[in-house]
Amino acid sequence: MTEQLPPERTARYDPATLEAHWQQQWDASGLDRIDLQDHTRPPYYFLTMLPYPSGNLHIGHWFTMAPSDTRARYLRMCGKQVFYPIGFDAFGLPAENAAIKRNIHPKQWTYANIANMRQQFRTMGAIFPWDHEVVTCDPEYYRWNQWFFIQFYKRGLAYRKFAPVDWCPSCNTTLAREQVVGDDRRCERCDTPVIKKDLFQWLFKITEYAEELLDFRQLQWPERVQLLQRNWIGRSTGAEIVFSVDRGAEGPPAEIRVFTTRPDTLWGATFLVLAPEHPLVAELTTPAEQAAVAAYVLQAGRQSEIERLAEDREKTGVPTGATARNPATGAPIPIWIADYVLLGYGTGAIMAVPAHDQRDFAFARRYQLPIVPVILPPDGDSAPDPATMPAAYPGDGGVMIHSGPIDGIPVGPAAHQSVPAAIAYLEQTGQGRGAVTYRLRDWLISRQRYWGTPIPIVYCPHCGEIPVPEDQLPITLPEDVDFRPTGESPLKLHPTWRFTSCPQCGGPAERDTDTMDTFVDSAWYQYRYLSPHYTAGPFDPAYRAWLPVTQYTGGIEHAVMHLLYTRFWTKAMRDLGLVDFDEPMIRLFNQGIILGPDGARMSKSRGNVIDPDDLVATYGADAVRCFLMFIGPWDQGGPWNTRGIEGIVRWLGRVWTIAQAVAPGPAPADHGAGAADLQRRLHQTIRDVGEHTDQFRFNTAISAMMELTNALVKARDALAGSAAWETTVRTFLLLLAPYAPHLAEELWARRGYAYSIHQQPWPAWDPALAAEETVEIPVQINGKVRDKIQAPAGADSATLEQLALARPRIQELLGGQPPRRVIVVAGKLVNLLA
Ligand code: ANZ
Ligand code: ZN
Repeated sequence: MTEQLPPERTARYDPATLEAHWQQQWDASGLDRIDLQDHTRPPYYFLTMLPYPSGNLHIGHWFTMAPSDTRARYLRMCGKQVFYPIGFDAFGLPAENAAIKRNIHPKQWTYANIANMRQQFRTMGAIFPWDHEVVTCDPEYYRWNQWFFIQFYKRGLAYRKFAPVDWCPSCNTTLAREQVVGDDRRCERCDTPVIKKDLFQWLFKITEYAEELLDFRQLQWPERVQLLQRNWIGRSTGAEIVFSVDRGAEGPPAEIRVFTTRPDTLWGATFLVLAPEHPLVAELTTPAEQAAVAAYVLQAGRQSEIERLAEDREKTGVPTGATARNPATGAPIPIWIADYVLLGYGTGAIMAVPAHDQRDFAFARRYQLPIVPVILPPDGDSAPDPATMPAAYPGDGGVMIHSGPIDGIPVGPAAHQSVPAAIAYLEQTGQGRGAVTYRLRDWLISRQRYWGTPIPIVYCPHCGEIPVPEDQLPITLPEDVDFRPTGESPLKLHPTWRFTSCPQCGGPAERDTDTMDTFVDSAWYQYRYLSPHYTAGPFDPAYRAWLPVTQYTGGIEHAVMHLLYTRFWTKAMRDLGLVDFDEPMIRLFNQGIILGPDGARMSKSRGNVIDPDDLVATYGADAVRCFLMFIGPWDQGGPWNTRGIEGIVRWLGRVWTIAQAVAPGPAPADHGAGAADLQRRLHQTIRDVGEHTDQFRFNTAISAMMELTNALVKARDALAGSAAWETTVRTFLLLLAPYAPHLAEELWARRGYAYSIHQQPWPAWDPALAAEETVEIPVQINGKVRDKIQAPAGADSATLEQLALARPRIQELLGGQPPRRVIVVAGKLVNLLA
C-alpha cells in the first residue's frame, strides 16, 4: 500500500482536516471491505443492534456504535476476520407518523434519513462493510419476511385467529403483548391507554418453543436478560383438572377444565370461577342470571389486566346459576364468573380453594361461599375454623386432611408429597393430568398500518386462506396510498391493491391487507447481512461458517421482545432445515445509556439533548469516540459531561505533541533506567488495553493509555530520539488506533510508517518485561546484616521500612519491640537500631 499523507499538514492538531482525509482514504483503499469467503483468518461475527432511521444519528447511536467499532478494529488487529455489518430497521410507525405530520411519503422520509445517517456514520470513522448493508423496507429484504411467513404457515407456526387483542386507539393498530407497557397498560409508543378489540389476527407460534426458550445453556448472556426472559415465559407446573357441569336433563354434557398449581387442594375446592370472556359463559348461564352476567362481562372488558389481578382490589363477580361436580368429593359446587380470572392464562378457569388461596378467600367471604380447609398447619393441633379464620392459609407446610386418598400426606411439591400424590390420583381416576402452563403468549404480528411487510395471504371465497406462491414474492407495498390511520389498514382503502386472483382456482380473491409487526424484520436480519442481495433464499448457505453470531451488543430494553423473537426465529429456521444450530447469538453484552448533562434521559422537551454533529465539529470524531468510551463502564453509561470531553481533547493534544517530538541532538547513547521503566510501562499497557478492550472495559483501557502518555511526557527529554522512545511511541499508536482511528493513522504516517495502521498486527506483550522489577535489599540490625527483602524497584523509605519490619526473623530478633531508630538508604539498605 502506498503511503498517503494529508495534503495540508499543519503543525497543529486539526481534527476536521485530518479526519475527513483519512475517511476518504479508508474508503478509497477498501479498508472496509471484507471477503467472507476468505477463511485464512478465524471468522468473528460481531453484531450491534441495527439502528432505526429516525433522521439523525443521535448521541445514543454514537454510544452504541463507536465503542463497537473500536472493538471490531481491535479484533481485526488481533488477526480475526471480523464481520461488523450495519443496516437500518426501516419499517414502522415513526415513519408513518412523521410522514403524516410533514405530508411526505414514509418511503421518502425513510430513505432520506438513511442517506443522511450513512454519511454521519462515516464521520464517526466507523468502518462498516457497506456492501453488506441491509435496509429492511427494501422489497429485496421483506420478500424474505413473506417467504418465512409462508414456510411458518406450512409448518403450522403461523396461524390466524379471531381474538381480543390489545389495541392502541391513538396509533390505530394492534400491539403485541410486549408492546403494552406499565401497570396501567399503555402503548409503548404513544403512552395512550390500550383497549381490547376483537379482530382476525395472524400469530406466530412462539409458545411451541416455550420450553426450549427456557434453556440458556448454549448462551453466554447477562444473567439479567436470562431472568427477564425466564419471567416472561413464566413456566408453572401443576395439573389440569376436569369438572363436569350439572346439566340436569337438558343440554349436552359439558366440562370445565381448570389449571392449578395446587391439585392437592382439590378436596377444598368449593366453587369454580370462569373468566368473564370464557367461551362457556354464554352457554352455561341460566336465564335468571343472564342480565347480571351480561352487565358484568361488559364492565370487566373495560378493566386492565393489571387492575384485574391486583391483590388488594375488592374481588367482584356474579354467579352463572350453573353448578358443577367436584370430581374428588362429588359435591355440587357453583360456577361463578369474576374478573380476577384471566382468559389468557392456563385454561381461563379456576377451581377456587378459599381456605388456601387468598383471592378465593376474599371472594368467598364477600359472597358467603363455603370455606373448607384441607391442610393442617404444622403447629396447629386442629384445622383452622372456617368461620373465624382471618385469612387463607397458603399451605406450604403441614399435612393434608379431609382429602380422601391423600389424607395425611405431607404438603409439598416433592416426591411422596401432596402435589405428586394428587396428580397420581387424578391420572388414575381419569379426572385430570399433570400439566405445565406458560405465561408466554403467541406472537401477534398483524398490524393495521401501512409501513410494513404485506402479509402474503390471499382470501378466496371458494378455497379459503391461500398462501401466495413463492415465485410471486415479494408482494410489494403500493406507493399511492393514503396512509393516515383510520383503524383499518391503509392497504384496504387502496382502490385496487387488494384485488387479485386466487392462486389455487384463479377466481377473484382478496389479499390480506395488514402488515407485519416490525419485530419480524429484526428477528433474522443477522442472516441477511451475509448476502444481502442473494435471490435464491434468505441467505446464501455458502456463508454458514459465519454463523451463529459470535458477539452481539445492544440495549437491555430488548430483553423480552427482540431477543426472544430472534431466538424463536432461529429455532424455527433450524426446524425448517435452514441452519444447524439452536441460538442466534452466542454472547451478548448490554451497553448502558448515555444521559443528558442533568443526569436525566435525553429528550427534546427537557432540552438536554447533546448533538453529536456539533461535538464533532468542535472537538473532532476521535475526541467524541474516546469521551463516550471514557465516560464510565460501557454497561452503565452515564451523564454527559462537557468538562470531561475537554479533558479528552487535552489528552489527544498531548498525544499529538509527544508523537512528533524528536531528539534535539544526536540520540542519547545510554538511556539506562529510564528506558527500562518506559519499556515496562509499555508492556503493561499493551496487556491492559488488550484485555480491557476485549472485555468491553473501554474506560479503563483509555486510562491505561493516559498513564502511558504521562510516562512518555516525563521521559521525553531524556529519551526522545532513542530506539526505546521510537518503539514506545510506535506501539502506543497501535494501541490508540482502535480508539482514535484518525489521529493514530495521521501520526503513524507522520512518523513515516506505511499505510495503514489499521492493518497492523496488535502488538505482543512480554510478561517478563511487564513484570514490576524487584530488588533485593539487605536488612541490618545495629549494623549487622540479618535478613533480606524483595522490594519493588524505586520503593520509598516508608515501604522499605514496612517490608523489613514485616519479616518474621526481624520481629524475632527485635523481640517484638519497635526499633529505636530506622535508617533507610533508598534502593540499598535498611538498618534498624534496637
Ligand atoms: C387452586 C389453588 C389453590 C391455586 C391454592 C393456588 C393456591 P401461577 O403460579 O401464577 O401459575 N389461576 C390459574 N389460572 C388462572 C387464571 N386464568 N386467572 C387467574 N388465576 C388463575 O398460579 C397458578 C394459580 O393461579 C392456579 O392454582 C390458580 O389458582 C390460579 F391454594 O388453583 B390455584
Ligand atoms: Zn380459490
